[in-house]
Amino acid sequence: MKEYLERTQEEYVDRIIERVIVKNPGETEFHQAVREVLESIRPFIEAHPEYEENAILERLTEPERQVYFRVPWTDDKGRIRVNRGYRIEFNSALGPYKGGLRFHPTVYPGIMKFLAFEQTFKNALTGRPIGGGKGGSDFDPKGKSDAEVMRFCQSFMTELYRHIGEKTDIPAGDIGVGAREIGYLFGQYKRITNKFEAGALTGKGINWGGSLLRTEATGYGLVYIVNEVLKDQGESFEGKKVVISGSGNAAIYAAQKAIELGAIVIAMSDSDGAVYDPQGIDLDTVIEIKEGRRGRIVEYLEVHPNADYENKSKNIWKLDCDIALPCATQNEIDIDEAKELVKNGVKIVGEGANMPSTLEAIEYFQINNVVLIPAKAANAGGVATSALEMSQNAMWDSWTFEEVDKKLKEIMTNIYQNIKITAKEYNKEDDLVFGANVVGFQKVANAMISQGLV
Ligand code: NDP
Ligand code: 2IT
Repeated sequence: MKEYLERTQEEYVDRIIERVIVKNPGETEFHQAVREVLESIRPFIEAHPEYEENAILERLTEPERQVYFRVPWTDDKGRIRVNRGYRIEFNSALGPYKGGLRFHPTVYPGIMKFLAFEQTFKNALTGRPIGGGKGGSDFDPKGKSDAEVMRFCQSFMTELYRHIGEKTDIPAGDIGVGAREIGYLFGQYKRITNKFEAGALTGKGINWGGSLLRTEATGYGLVYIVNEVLKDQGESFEGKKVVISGSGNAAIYAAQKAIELGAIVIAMSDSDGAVYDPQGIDLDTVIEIKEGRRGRIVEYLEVHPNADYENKSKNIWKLDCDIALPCATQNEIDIDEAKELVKNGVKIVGEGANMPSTLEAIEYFQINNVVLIPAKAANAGGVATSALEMSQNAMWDSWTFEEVDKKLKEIMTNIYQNIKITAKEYNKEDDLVFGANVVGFQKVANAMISQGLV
């Protein structure tokens, strides 16, 4: 293997990207996330030799700690099953590791590391004292009984508990991990540690340490930041046609807030397909199907037989719309979908999901003057409200819905202003990808330099 400590003629950024590829073979999502950040801030890094002198990029792309563990559990038939659990403690320069848990069959180290890497900069953007982490498992909660999910969560926590804590690492939800899973995880953590340590997990129930608005926060925060962009354009959500992929936590509450602000949400989806209802999606039906009975989006047609259904999720991007809010998963918008969206008149893309657009799609949006609000800014409302939940836990207090909502709005507005002003400072007006990456990077990198070689 090439000796990466040796300085070569290659640019610092290129050397680091190559190093990440060689050291993390096959982990393409992680390579992509690193490339997205480093390519965009290349001129900034070249203008600041202190980052290379302090080996900041080598350190920033290497997680501080990675935990991989066995999760044995028994299904309802009494058969023993084994999954793999992960917690990637990526960076603690700004605070304890913080980030969600994803339970999905596609989970592997490349996805865990991309999410934890992204989380580090996202958390920096919130202005709250939280470092970056992520975890999860290749366990698939779909089709499992509540009892099976509980046994899995208990086994998962029986290992995870020794790595987390309110001042160490604070997990929360992500794909496949919602209120039910956080409940089982918290119960087991409490039982093993003999402590009601509310600040060790976020997304808890309202009566046992949870924060009002945490459920809605990712989707609401996304709509708040898109609304800031609209205001800058002298526009509003009123009458705008919005397409939202996914129909989980992020998607549902983005739809709810967008509708409240006067938008027409014309389509939503899940991993099987997409529904299109030109009069506007009836969100109560979606909530009943998805949150009420863990059903499939196709069941929308049972209540609204005039709606259309496409049994390919990605076809959602073929619709005419003003605003696209990808809220399902990574790489759901590739160059073909980006071309369709641009052709059909999209003006703003707000990334609710993490890394929903490929690098080619991002570039295509930018050259076609579509405002792209990158995930680390656009979906930061979720983790920011998790940090508000931690503050309430530390004070043994709870705030009203209105108080938390006001703080969330302020945080989203600040993020937008910071990234917009920074982009402008470097003559990259409207390049919110650059702005978000520079603001996040600078905070983390400078804290790392101040804290010495750790
Ligand atoms: P949920 O599990 O609540 O919902 C996920 C939704 O996305 C479901 O509709 C699901 O469909 C769909 N989906 C998942 N995987 C795929 C796939 N491979 N292909 C197509 N559709 C898929 O998760 P969340 O809403 O919490 O998460 C959605 C996105 O938002 C993720 O990228 C997550 O990282 C991000 N996010 C979440 C935050 C949170 O606080 N929850 C905060 C910030 C970002 P199906 O039911 O068919 O699987
Ligand atoms: O991607 C994310 O920011 C989340 N899944 C939320 C993390 C959190 O700690 O609330």
